[in-house]
Amino acid sequence: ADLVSFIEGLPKAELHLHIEGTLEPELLFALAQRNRVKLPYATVEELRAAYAFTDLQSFLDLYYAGAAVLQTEQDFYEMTAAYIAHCRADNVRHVEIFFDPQTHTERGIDIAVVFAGIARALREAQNSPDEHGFSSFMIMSFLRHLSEEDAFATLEAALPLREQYKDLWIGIGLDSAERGNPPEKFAKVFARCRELGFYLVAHAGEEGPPAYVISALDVLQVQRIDHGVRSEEDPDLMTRLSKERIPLTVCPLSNLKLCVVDDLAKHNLARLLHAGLAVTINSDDPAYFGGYMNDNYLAVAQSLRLSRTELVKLTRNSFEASFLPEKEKQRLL
Ligand code: ES4
Ligand code: ZN
Repeated sequence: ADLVSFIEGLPKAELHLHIEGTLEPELLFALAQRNRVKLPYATVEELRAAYAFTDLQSFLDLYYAGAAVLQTEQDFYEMTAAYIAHCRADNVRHVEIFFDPQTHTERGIDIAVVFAGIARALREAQNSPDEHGFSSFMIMSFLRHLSEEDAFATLEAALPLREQYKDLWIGIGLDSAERGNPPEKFAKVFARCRELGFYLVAHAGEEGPPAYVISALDVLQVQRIDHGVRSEEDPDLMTRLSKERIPLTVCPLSNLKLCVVDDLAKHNLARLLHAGLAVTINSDDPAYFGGYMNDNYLAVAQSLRLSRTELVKLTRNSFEASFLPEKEKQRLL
């Protein structure tokens, strides 16, 4: 089979996906119209043309502005349902999606609306009969450019919903502007989330230094590192990540679009894999970065000349690194 069909045929798990980053310009425009939100762009083409980023912050500015069209439970439902359709097309069997309540509560949207819309789409997908089933979890993420107090307030607002969403909401994440916002800033709130029994992850080592990966592990005590590509600058950290099989959720097209690398052929994903790290491939914010899961797999397979054995290894890593119960993992592996 050719490379494209080989990649299509591999069952995968996606572990690094911001649901707000799946909002395609077409749906963004439709929601803006429905909710009477004014956009500074006249057409879908004009908006898409603005997706030329120089770094993480230049992307975040547009991403937060775009999220302002999300107002009702139905809006969150439609966005999530559209993403699930891409999962089905890409043979993605399990997803653990990030959502950023603070992006919405700051605009006066009730946190219950955010949970309800996303969860309705995920449960519908879980219950709709297909050949092999589809499972999903939700990871509520704190925005690191805001204060720890703000994160605590978000946690307090969300906790009354925990029982209602206990089948889905299993983890806590940390995202947004990394530089100048080290993991330590969220030590107390992550300690609380740990006591509460949540799985923990954090973005670290995307734009930030290897020291942020180390403090995400030692201070926040996360089970996975989101991105983590700059870990390669610290040989001791590399040894630790390999020995402890701490997963990195790497996002190749994101790294290219945000200028973390200037050429996919120079991406360190293959080196990280060969060093024995539990590397996975993910799409991050596919509507903004030019591709969903299979686009990411294909891009690195070609740019880094990955073998089929390596591609299989990456998909197996994605199930291994997931928060699925052990027997579910075994079934999917
Ligand atoms: C993000 Cl690529 C990336 N990094 C940090 N925070 C984010 N939120 C959405 N995408
Ligand atoms: Zn991300």
